[in-house]
Amino acid sequence: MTSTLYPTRLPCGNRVLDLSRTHVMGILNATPDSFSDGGRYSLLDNALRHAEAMVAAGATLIDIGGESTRPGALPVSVQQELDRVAPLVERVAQSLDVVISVDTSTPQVITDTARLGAGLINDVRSLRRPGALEAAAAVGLPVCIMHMLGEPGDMQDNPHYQDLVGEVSGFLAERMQACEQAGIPAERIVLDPGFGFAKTLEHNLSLFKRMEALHALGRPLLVGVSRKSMIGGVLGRPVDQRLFGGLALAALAMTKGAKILRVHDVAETVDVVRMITAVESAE
Ligand code: YH5
Repeated sequence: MTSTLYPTRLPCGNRVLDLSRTHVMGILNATPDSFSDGGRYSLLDNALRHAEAMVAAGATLIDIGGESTRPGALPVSVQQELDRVAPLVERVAQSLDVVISVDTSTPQVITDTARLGAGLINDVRSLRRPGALEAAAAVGLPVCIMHMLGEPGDMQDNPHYQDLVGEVSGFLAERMQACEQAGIPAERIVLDPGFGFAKTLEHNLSLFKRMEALHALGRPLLVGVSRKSMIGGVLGRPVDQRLFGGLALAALAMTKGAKILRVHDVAETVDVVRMITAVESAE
């Protein structure tokens, strides 16, 4: 059984996460391409039904994002991002018993979604946009900060490291310090190695193998590898055939002490978590 160096209670707005357990975070994309079904239901209805299904399958967090971080994706305006994310946050908060994580780098989105019921701010840019640290500090919610070099648009242009784990760890330590200076105490921080962000396949595999080194930072780890190219790279499979590879990585991340698994395939991942928990809880 892995022990933790931090308090296991993480208050997330009106809910509390018990970090002595491993949690499954379901991914809910609020980008227009994600929920087209020929117009029988509105985009909002489809997204809500998807959220409902993920909660029924055992997700204790839902990560709602309105910006695509794919290299080459078009930038979204603040208003566009708000229009995509805010109604979903509001409706999920009203209807489901789940912590709402908002995948955003935008100060206005942080502020507005917190008011609508968000419980966690998940920023792949680690609150480096002007005003983001201040907005996150003001709303008082926990934040997930993630390792990435550069911006999503250029992050895969020949990423290079002398000491991969040392640099990822150093980056996260520096962002933790920036958070604390802005009034976000360490107790409110979740850390993420940032798989697939500014990393080659070899970087991703090596960082995954050595993930435990990040426990030295003293905060819970979130891992997001679901359907990502590191699975495709090893198995030679397209994105719709990466489930089993992703489940292998979810199991491995959990046994390496990750506390939040960010995934598309919630039901399958929850079975993995329950099975590992049963064995680890045995006499
Ligand atoms: C993450 O790791 N990732 S968005 C490419 C894929 C599949 C999935 C081609 N937001 C993370 O999910 N937030 C994203 O296959 C995240 N950690 C945190 N905290 C990218 C994504 C994806 C990209």
